[in-house]
Parts: sequence; C-alpha cells; structure tokens
Amino acid sequence: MQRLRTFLDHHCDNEAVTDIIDGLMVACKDITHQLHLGSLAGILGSAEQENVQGECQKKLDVISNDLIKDTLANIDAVKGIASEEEDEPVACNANGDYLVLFDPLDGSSNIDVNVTVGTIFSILKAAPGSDAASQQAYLQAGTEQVAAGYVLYGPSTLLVLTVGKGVFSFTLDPRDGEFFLQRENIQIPAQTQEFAINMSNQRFWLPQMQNYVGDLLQGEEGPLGKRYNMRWIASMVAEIHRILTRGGIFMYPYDNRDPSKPGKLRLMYEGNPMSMLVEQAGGKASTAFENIMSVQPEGIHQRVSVVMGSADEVATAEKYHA
Ligand code: AHM
Ligand code: MG
Repeated sequence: MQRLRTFLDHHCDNEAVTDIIDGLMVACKDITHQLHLGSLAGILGSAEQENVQGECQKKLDVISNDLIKDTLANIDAVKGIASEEEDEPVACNANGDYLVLFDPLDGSSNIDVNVTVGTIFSILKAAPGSDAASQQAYLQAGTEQVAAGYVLYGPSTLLVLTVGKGVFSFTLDPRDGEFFLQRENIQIPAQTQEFAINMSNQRFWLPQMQNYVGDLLQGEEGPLGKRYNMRWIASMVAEIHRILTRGGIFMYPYDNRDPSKPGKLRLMYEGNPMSMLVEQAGGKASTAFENIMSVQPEGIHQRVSVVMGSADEVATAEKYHA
C-alpha cells in the first residue's frame, strides 16, 4: 500500500503543492483525534459566537480553523489563506506562491449528533506581487485551481484528492497515523437513480427546479422514466463522497429565502473544490445555468447554486433551466 507522501512525490510534479497537502493532513489528523474524543474533549456544542456570515460557530469549527490555520502558516509555500471561519484572508509567508482556501469543518450541524463532517480545501497559485491579505488575490475562477480535496471524518478518516490528474482516495490508518492510497482514478457513473436535496426548501426554489424535482419524484410514471431514491446527510462532504462512490446528483440550488444569498453553499471553498473533484471524476458541476468553475468570484465568501454529480443527470437538470 502506498503512503500519501510517496504517492504525491510520484504523482504531483509540484513540490510546493505536495508540501501543502502533506502538511494540511497533520491538522486533519488532529481534527480526527478531537472528533473521536467528542464530549470527552469538551469539543461539542456552540462557541457562543458568529462567523462573518452570521452563522453560529460550533466549538469544533473554531478549533479546526485554528489547527489548519496554524499548520498552513508554517508551510513556506503558503502565501495566504482564506477560511469560512475568517472574515478576511490572512497573509502567511511573503515568499510563498500558493493560496489555500478551506472550510475547516463542513456540515458542522452534524457534530453534536455524531454524524459525518469534513474539511474541504482548494489551492490556487498566487499572482506575483499580489497582496495575500486582500480578497482580490483570491478572486480566481475555479478553473484556476491547482489542487482540491476533502477529508471526510466518518467511520474512517479519508482524504479524497485531485491535482488535476484524476481523483484518488486515501484512508488514514489510526495505528500509525499514515494515509494509504485506496482508490485510483475514481469515476462517477454517468447515470444514477439517487438524488440529494433539502426538500424542506422546495417552495423557495426557482420554478424550473421545482419542475425538475417534481419529475424526479414521479419516478417511472414521470417524463424521466425511472424511480429515484433520496438521501440527505446535511454534510456536503459525505454527500459528494457517496456520489464519488456510487453516483448520484447533489443539489443546493438558488432559493429566495433571503434575496441577499443566492443559495447556501460558498463558491470558493465548497463549490469550486468539489466541482474540480467531480469533473476530474467524469461528472458535471453546474449552477443549473453554467459551470460552477466558470463563475468569476467577487468575494471570498460568495454563495453559489450547486447541482453536481453524475454527468447525464446534471445535464438533465440544466435542460429544465435552459
Ligand atoms: P456549513 O459550512 O455551515 O456546515 O454549511 C454547509 C452544509 C453542507 O455541508 C450541507 O450540504 C448543507 O450545509 C446542509 O444544509 P441544511 O442545513 O439546509 O440541510
Ligand atoms: Mg461549510
């Protein structure tokens, strides 16, 4: 079995990116440890504060953010970081060439009920002379990502990764603290009979999305001609991992609950990295109108509509919006 570092040394022809991913996993192993201890470590519950997006932070949101931030700041290649839990980007090493954007603990409403959560990350090349303390340096479309991945904290801890040459997964062996390569060149089946969406928001979606999901629900008697099953874990990492394992379509579409927020998920550290993984695995990642990775970001915490997974199913969803 190949260790993560050995794999990266052969597969990733960029030493700086190898160092960043390898270093980031040190923090993710710490997060795994904290999650396994759970209430024994006093990490459950609210941190009694809000992030820039007005969301109540969990204690473990804050702990994970600090662990990842401190780890990345000590890697020479990292010029700056942007996090879901930080209002503004943070400059790290003036000589670094890379920017790392991350959601330290995605799906954190699941922490207190002991259900899967994850860390999502995206790596961008910094433009020469750019100011890593300013949002402007980070506002690159998803197509510019040099690497993306997530760590899933479930029954096992897994890393799923792309450096633009396919998607690979690694499992953490808790006995020696090493990630080992498990699946190579992961491919998402083009068709599926499984969808994931928070149905409680149905009345807030665009009419096109209501029509599409209405037809999914009609099953073999509807125009799509097949019966679908539904899943909702409330953890995008778990949802995308299921899709990378057996196919499916995951949607968190535009809704009009709050006109200032077009959708719930964040473009730069949720939508883009997951889109890169899904596309590298032969799937499709769309806003329902255009490719997510083509969206030109205007802010690091910008939100985006998400429809991603099995290519044929996403193409069908897009047709309803055409
Ligand atoms: P978070 O970053 O605050 O954890 O929010 C993102 C999560 C996703 O993982 C998940 O798909 C979605 O929020 C679940 O939302 P809902 O509460 O509507 O089920
Ligand atoms: Mg999140």
